Amino acid sequence: MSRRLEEIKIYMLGTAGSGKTSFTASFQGWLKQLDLEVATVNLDPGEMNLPYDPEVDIRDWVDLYDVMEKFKLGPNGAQIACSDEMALKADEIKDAIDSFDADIILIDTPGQIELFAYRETGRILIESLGVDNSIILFLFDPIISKRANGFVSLQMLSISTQFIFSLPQLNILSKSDMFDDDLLKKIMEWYYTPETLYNDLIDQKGISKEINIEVLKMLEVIGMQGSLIPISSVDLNGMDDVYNFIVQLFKGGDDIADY
Ligand SMILES: Nc1nc2c(ncn2[C@@H]2O[C@H](COP(=O)(O)OP(=O)(O)O)[C@@H](O)[C@H]2O)c(=O)[nH]1
Ligand SMILES: [Mg+2]
Repeated sequence: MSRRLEEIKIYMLGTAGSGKTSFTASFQGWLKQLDLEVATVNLDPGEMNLPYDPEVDIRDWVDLYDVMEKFKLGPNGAQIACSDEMALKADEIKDAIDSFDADIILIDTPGQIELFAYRETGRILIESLGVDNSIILFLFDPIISKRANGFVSLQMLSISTQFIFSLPQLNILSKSDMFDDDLLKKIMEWYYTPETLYNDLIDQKGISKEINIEVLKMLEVIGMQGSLIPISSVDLNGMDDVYNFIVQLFKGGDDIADY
């Protein structure tokens, strides 16, 4: 006997190019194999090559290229104008999303994280859709993660989105197929055993040792929340780990597909 619970909303966040859109597409495909109803939402008004067919698409209301032409703006100014316009459309976007009867809604946010997280747009949209049953997946870009100070910067960015949204958040190491085993092992060690990160940061030349120590102390006090899960949208590695984490969080481990 099937019983549909309130849908789970999953927001993909991360720096530009971290893999949010690719993950949305591949995770949807993976979840559909479990016979789950999955709807996708594209919130990037400038996206040109979506690898999935969104049920709800911000471009139906706000299109980057129309805004550039209409207001004679460059791409950066137009992105900001689109982001503010998106906030004004929150109720309409919510109605469009509510019209789909889904188990899981994957929400792919704009390329540049600051447009969604640091302007009002993200908060307004998330509150409009309802904070219950919502989780942020924060994607760590491998190119940035492979250097110790880049990795620490992403840790701070991840903490800042937790600070802004106060939602459950899971950290994801994106594009894990691009790592060799040694680098992957080293990054996981940085995350779970901060002493190793400390040593690699101190070894770097040209960076103030004092700042490094203070930043690491701050990370230690705040503490990285939860796990870092490596995933790949190419070989689908880690999709099951992300799914199991979400099931555990919202359903106490009962498989969503069983409801
Ligand atoms: N090798 C590899 N490349 C990926 C993966 N996910 C995304 N990419 C590539 O990374 C680039 C940026 O990905 P995209 O999903 O558009 O990032 P977004 O800006 O965060 O939405 C694209 O060229 C993707 O093909 C992955 O898991 N493995
Ligand atoms: Mg994208």
